[in-house]
Amino acid sequence: ASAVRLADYRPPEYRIDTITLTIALDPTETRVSAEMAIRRNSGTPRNAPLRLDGDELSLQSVKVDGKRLSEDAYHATPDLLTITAPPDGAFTLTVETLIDPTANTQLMGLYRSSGNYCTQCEAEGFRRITYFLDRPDVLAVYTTRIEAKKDDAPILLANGNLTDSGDLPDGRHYAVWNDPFPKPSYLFAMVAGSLGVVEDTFTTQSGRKVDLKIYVEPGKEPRCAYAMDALKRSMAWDEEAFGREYDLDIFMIVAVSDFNMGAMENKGLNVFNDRYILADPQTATDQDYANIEAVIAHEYFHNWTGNRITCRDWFQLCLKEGLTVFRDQEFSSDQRSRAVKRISDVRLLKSHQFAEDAGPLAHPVRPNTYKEINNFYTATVYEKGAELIRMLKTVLGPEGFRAGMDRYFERHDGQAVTVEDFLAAFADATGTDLSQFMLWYEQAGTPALAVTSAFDAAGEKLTLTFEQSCPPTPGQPVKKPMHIPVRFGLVGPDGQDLSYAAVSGATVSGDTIHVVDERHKVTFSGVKALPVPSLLRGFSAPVKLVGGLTAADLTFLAGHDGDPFNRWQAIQNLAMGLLTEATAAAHAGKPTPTDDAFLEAMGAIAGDDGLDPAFRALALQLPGETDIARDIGEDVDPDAVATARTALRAAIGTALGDTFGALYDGLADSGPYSPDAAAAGRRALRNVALDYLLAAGGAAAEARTRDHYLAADNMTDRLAAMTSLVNASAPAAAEALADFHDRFAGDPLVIDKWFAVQAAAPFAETLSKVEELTGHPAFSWSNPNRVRSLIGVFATGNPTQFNRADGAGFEFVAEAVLRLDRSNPQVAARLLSAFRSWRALEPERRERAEAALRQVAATTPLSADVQDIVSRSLD
Ligand code: HT7
Ligand code: ZN
Repeated sequence: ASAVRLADYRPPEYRIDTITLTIALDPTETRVSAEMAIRRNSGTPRNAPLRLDGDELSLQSVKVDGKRLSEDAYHATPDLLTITAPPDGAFTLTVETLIDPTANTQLMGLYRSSGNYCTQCEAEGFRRITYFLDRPDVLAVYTTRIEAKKDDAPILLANGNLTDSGDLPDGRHYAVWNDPFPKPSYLFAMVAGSLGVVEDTFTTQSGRKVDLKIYVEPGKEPRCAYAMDALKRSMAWDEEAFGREYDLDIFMIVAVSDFNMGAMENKGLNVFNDRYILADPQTATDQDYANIEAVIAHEYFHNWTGNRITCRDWFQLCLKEGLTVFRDQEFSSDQRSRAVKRISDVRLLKSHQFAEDAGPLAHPVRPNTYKEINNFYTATVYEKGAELIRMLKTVLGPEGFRAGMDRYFERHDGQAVTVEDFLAAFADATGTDLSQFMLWYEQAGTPALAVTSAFDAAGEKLTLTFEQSCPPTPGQPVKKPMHIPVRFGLVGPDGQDLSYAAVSGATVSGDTIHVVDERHKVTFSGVKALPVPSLLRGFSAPVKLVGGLTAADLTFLAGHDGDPFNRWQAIQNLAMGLLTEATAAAHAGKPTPTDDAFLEAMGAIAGDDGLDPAFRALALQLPGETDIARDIGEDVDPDAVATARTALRAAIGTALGDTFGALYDGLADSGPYSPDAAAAGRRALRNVALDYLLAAGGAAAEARTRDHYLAADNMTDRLAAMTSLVNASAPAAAEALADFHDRFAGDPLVIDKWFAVQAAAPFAETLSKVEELTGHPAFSWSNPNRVRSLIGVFATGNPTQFNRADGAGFEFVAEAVLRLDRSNPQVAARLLSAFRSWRALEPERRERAEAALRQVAATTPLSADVQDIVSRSLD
């Protein structure tokens, strides 16, 4: 596939103002008639050919203003319909296509899931339904008439409001939906089938009553209560936090079991992967509940950031995704603990986005070229994109940020816009020059911010010197300095932030140092005592902060920093220092060191009942193996990393056994299960304590974990205990796995957890176990959730076994990619990106990873999706 470039953007030559779709559903021969009101755009020459996108379409007929076109007046292939010389004035084009939903294994366009019909059109799936100007800057009003056999599909849904429905001859029926809001084709959706429904209502701040409906597989209605509650809270929050009200009479969500991603924000008709809807205490973990809340909110918030104001082209994807992730993160922070949410989000950012930015798939938040847009739904666009919005808020302050958002909504409602338009709204509303800020969207890579500090006790002066740099990334060898907002405090000996009399040398506003130059010095005067600088509080910029603090400083901050995020970060930094040292020792076959001061710091957190249990649970968790590998950066030996981490966990478990025992006993929850954040935090801390006790070893800990598994009255505890037993290779692991399987056989989303635990087990036998599990009756290569739980978790959640020294892990995943590529290229390409850090491995593994990638690259045919990832990975 040839590359698409941002610089080549041209407005569409034609506009489509309305489209009336008639979809006569049939499992293998669905007939789609599309009647479109089309006009030439200003600047387009008269009678310029009209080129409509298609993908695997079979054209049945084409009419202009009701008259069938002669064959020389158009040209059709499955991928393109060209009307050679359309009328000069406005005209109606009617196109009839035939499609086969059952044969659609890509899950893009119209497909079948569990016998129902559903659609997925983002990014370029609408062209698999009918020929169209399938680009986000063509906004049309959609009317959708669906016809189907009543027995097969009693429920018929599309975007907007229901305007008509009724019976047809031969046991068929129809429904007509109209969406008055002009929208791009990627937001089109229709669903049909046998579905159960849960109903509720929401009254908006202006007093309009909105019907809320969640459709699921019949029988699963009781598992939708939390999703409905999360939806109502999201609707209220968007009114409160952003002044945004819902705009249609009805908001519908449909849960499907075959879905490429998490969910989709189609106007008025969100389609969800059922794992982000269905929950009850027996089958969903606390993390599942939190994810459901976040994804429901995310898709709902898209109604304004994405739907009412959409993207001009796919390069602007972060305009809707980064902004909407920021909005859902803020929502969850307000519903739960802000500090805990921030720590969880930054953990995710570092493990996914920093890893992406450090490898061959690095790209700017707003890319300037792509070959396959589906490969740009990345951690960089979503998670780093959200960080840029957070920084914008830090730079402008909460009022300036809200003023900019208000200006953006006022100015661009109903339009398809760019990142420049977005920033201009903030610049205009606040009178701020954001031209340097724009670099965050254009430059890939994670900037490093090196800091040194010097204290002049006699002169009561503290000088901080910052130096920023950004490593080369594909196509971008040299970077310009960026505007890095560093939130800070100067922590005095008593743990309180010290005041200062004056500041010189750099812009400091409130609690933020604005680093804008490559080398940046700031001097605080009137500083009465030697402080420990607490920098980048709340992770105020997505950078790597380097240096400046000793282990003693970090230990001090871990115990005293007033910013909970930086308390957590200080412990992580201490642990990372120890773990990288221990990894080098393990690689050299030497004993791994421990450190009493670190163990004491962990003990202080574990034993501090004044701290939020959820915070303690996070603070007690060591950096993951992949994070340690990224910190090491080159010649990584994943076995040595695992040895070092396992040894440190055992040392912590042994040293703090009494504390963890007391925590475990003290946190026993006697009341009925509730998914609220406080209760979830207590469970998280108790399960961390249990895991450390097991890491220390001994029959008593094993028996306790086994009992924990058996006594669990909720999935969080049951899964935590089973995972601990499996990872510790405890004798009770097999019994727990067998019990879990039997208890939840027939519930695919729970069996996914059973697959995942086994796929992540850090043992040499795991690969053959995973191979064997691909033959399990509950596994299916055609269901993305199953593939992600078994193969995806093996590739991304099992560093020692995916990166086996003999290369068998790489070969297995490469073969799985090739197999999946024949049916679902999007899922295949995403799995292949598990190789993104291959160049950081030690030479033997690096060679084997490269061989596996080359084997994929040499295969024909390959989808554009996999071709794109493999060629960038090898570049
Ligand atoms: N906007 C949605 C993205 C999405 C998607 C993209 C490509 C292929 C399938 C897809 N399913 C959903 C999801 C979101 O970010 O809200
Ligand atoms: Zn989104």
